[in-house]
Amino acid sequence: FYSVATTVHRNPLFSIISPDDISYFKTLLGERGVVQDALALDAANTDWMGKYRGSSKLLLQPKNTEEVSQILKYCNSRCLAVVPQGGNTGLVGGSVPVFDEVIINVGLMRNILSFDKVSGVLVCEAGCILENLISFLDDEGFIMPLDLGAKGSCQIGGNVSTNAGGLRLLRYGSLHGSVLGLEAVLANGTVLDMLGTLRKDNTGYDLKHLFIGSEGSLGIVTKVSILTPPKLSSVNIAFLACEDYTSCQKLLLEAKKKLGGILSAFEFLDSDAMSLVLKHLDGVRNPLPPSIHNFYILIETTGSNETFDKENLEAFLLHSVESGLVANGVLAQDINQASSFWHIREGLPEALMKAGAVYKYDLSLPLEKMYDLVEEMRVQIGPAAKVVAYGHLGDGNLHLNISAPAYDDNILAKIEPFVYEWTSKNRGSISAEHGLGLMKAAKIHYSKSPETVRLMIDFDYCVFELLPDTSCLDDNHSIICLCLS
Ligand code: FAD
Ligand code: 2HG
Ligand code: ZN
Repeated sequence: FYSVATTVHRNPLFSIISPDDISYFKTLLGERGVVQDALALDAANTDWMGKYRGSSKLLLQPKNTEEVSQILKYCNSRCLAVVPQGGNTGLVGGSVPVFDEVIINVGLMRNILSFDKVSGVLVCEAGCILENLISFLDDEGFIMPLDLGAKGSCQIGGNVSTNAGGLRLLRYGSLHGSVLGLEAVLANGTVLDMLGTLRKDNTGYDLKHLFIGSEGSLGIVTKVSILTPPKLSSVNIAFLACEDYTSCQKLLLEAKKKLGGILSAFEFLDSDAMSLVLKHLDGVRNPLPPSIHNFYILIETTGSNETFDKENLEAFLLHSVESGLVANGVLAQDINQASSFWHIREGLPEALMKAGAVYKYDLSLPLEKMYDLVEEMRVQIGPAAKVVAYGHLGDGNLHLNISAPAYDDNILAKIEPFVYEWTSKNRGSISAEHGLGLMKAAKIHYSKSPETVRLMIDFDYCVFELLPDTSCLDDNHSIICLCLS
């Protein structure tokens, strides 16, 4: 395993689980809700990348909000640290315990509570798997405003808690826009009913926004109400190649101008990313003729006029080729081809896992600077590792991945703090969409001023009232040791 922050120490004020605790939880949740099985615990202690690993002895699976509330109230009174876990697909080490925290997973809370076809508002429990919500809505003629490669496992509660971005943000905006309400349970067991379904509600602070993207540090999300758009009949996908990064940027601007309202995704990968997918994912082939291009762009349009939308995208492609912005391109002819294009882009995290050890950086950067970092990183690292770049270009979000045969502190020393300093200097964000987790909690100052960090810490204490002093802060004053973990 990757060497996690050695500066983080277990806070001795947190208790160790006792047999009495187990008895209490069994009475509350029944045998099914109290998991102590070694295999199940091993999976829950290990993150998706197999990079971060905790040593929890207990996984709790509540079936309703009241049980979540009772669990937290009890843990608070016993000073037992807890970590909320959803689908455990997070990429920053936030979903697994750092030490022996009790893992609380709301995966059994997976009911759809209501769906209003007129407003498009879906209300569901936080443990619903994103893909299940997508298929439920598909049957109703609607879509989720959120889609990501981890949809088969991630839970809507986890999505909200990480403010996941994904592949449709360009079109439907962030969850701060589409989540209309939440129910959450604070660490002392208080249930906060913020489960509104209204588009407009300016009565006081809109507290749900603090929970969106707070990574479980403020409480456990138990219910979500979300605004979903109707499914539109015409979806078209193009896979293009550009020879240089400047052309990619110009193409984005052109796409916004010419495809405007129907543009629903603008994703990119560089040639190293493409080679990686071709090498490690079965059955994937480059849809473009065999010559290697420097950049690949996936463009998706979603609209309601099949003939017009297709012609529009075809004309855009033709014009982009004629003007020299695009070296080559192909339009998906059917749904299978469309999903094979998406598979190239969505399969990248998996391909990287198969390639060996990976250092992941999820950055927001000014578009014109974005690829400079990739090139500088290549010079910085040399031949010891491969620098692979892809991401949500339409959102200014770069996924910079450094792939190496094995984790190696010499490689890490070349990457960090260089990558964070570079991002900070260019006023970017060190966490565009994945969150801070264990990986970046202590790096928050690269993106946020000392005053804002202080306020976040004070706020956290104010909400939790868990421990009366600041002794549960670690040496770095990082927020990972705060209360819920
Ligand atoms: P987990 O990983 O279990 O937890 C994530 C964080 O949320 C943790 O801090 C956890 O404590 C907290 N948490 C979980 N559930 C709750 C809850 N109910 N209440 C309070 N806190 C909770 N992310 C993107 O933003 N965009 C992408 O395009 C994207 N693509 C991905 C593709 C792949 C293949 C993979 C593996 C990951 C991807 N991710 C992406 C990252 C990840 O899937 C998202 O962060 C997702 O939202 C996490 O949801 P989860 O249910 O798995 O949460
Ligand atoms: C994606 O967009 C995810 O595919 C994962 O956010 C990014 O693998 C990554 O670095
Ligand atoms: Zn992403």
